[in-house]
Amino acid sequence: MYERILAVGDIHGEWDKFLSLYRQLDFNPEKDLLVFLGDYIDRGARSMDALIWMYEHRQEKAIIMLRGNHEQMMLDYYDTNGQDDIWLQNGGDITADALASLDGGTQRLYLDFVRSLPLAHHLRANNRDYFFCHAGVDPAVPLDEQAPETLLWIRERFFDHYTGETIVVAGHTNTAYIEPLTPLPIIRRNMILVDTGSYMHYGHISCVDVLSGRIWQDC
Ligand SMILES: [Mn+2]
Repeated sequence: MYERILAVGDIHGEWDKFLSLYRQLDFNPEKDLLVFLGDYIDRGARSMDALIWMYEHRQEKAIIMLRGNHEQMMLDYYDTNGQDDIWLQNGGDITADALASLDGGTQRLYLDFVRSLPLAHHLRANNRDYFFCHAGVDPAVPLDEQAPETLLWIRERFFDHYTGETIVVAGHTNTAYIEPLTPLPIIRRNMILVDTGSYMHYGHISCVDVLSGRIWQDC
């Protein structure tokens, strides 16, 4: 049984903020589970540092890394040889520039890694079910039948309408847009929302221990 289950929200290349947060966590892989909810890259200047760190930690059993919509847009961009370029208009240009400076083999290594990232993770702890994903779930669909598009992109339909018993842990929507001026994660009966606008001037990267409700942020 885990001592803590640490869920980290959107990073978006704000690597200095992440390191500030990570140091405070004092993560212990013998006792804790660390779950990243996706969106490591884009917008922030240090997207490549985020991607490299994730890549280097990919085999650690106590770390789960999910795919965010930004990682998906990145894959769609390269898989279509740049035809699908919505990524570039959503902060991906900064990541694309960094990747372009690498040789083809190294690029492929990172892309294959991103492709390997799952969309969701389900676990049971302390007699509660937890469902981790980047954006949220469609309240009308069973958790194990959620569409990839939903898990990566859903907003209001999830956080305004989800009434299930499983605790859904997600990032993607800045909590300040859900409960105005909330600079903190939102913790409700059946959902924990961890994206606190990392790249905004007021923003932070947040982590919640989903078992205790304790919150950490960069400072
Ligand atoms: Mn997102």
